[in-house]
Amino acid sequence: MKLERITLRQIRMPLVHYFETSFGRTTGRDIILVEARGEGASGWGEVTAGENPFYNEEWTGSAWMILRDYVAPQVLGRELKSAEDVYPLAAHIRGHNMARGGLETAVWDLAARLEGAPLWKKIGGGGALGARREIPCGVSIGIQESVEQLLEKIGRELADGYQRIKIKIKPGWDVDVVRRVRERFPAIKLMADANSAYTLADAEHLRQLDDFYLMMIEQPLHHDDIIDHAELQRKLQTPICLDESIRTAHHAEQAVRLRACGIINIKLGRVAGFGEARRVHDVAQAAGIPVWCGGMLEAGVGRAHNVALATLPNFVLPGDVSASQRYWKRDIIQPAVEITPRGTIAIRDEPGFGYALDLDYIRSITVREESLG
Ligand code: OSB
Ligand code: MG
Repeated sequence: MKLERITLRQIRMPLVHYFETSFGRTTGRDIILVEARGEGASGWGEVTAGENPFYNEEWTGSAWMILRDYVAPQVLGRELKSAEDVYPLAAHIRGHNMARGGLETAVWDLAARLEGAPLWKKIGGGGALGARREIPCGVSIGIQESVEQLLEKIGRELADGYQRIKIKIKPGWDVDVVRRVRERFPAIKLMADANSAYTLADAEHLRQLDDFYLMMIEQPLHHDDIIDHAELQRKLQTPICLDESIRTAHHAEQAVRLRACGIINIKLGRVAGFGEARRVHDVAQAAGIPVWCGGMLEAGVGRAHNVALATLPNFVLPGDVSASQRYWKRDIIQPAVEITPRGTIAIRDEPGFGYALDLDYIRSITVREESLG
């Protein structure tokens, strides 16, 4: 397989509702789509970087430059034996995993399409017995104006069938909020995500969350820390789930060795694509650590890639992959990603990521485009 052309497109999409985390509020997305063209077919990937370097060091602007100047030139015109070759070709670039992942996932999609195989099958998914037909889904609910508003939102998501609720927390919006959610919904699968808003000095404060039998607390401490998380985990009953801190399989090994977490959230962009996502998955599985698929407010391409990833066998917990309509009035794929009444997303058997691209819509929201090769 040889890539003849790589096209980058930046699309601008307003969110149906703003999304607020401990690091800030997002009202609309600027997303880079990567089209990898070769052997007469195209594969598509989505860069999951945010609009600002606040979740990690990347943002839409940096990802564009890294893809154009460093990642694409490594891969263009080279004979690739498999999509696995992309990760090592770009591994000398320090960081910028989301930029690298945008192209890596596009090449996986292309490879699957050239074979006429669904992407989930191509990456070795389909559950432990190859028989998984749907993935379990939860939702991530941002910081709200009031607890009443949060309770109302949770009620609506549960009515739609979602299997677990994740709420965002930060200092000043944590223990009391979780308490009120628990009072109203005593039996739901509930968890909290801090996006690195605390330090070890808050350990006693965070210990109060143990009263609410949360499934896990996600990334409470520094975005690239493992050691402090290990110390905090010794003080908490609630399992810690690492998100930001796990950027490579090596980080996952270190977290296992230090017992820094009980659960890992895997995001394709954060680990630079399917190759490393699978290696993180395998490290966790060997250590008896369950994983789930995180989200980055993806448009349809990234969302469909997440669905494929979440069919790997150790994805045993409901993730943050949810219906398109929670974020978009109109998605860039057809049909949109939909949820079943059981709170699952069904796996599709079409070649590649399994959905059709709405190219007319993509064209109409493209604000920047560049073809390489
Ligand atoms: O930490 O999981 C996170 C969104 C943007 C940045 C970071 C995170 C999130 C989410 C949203 O929680 C998950 C989704 O896409 O639904
Ligand atoms: Mg998170």
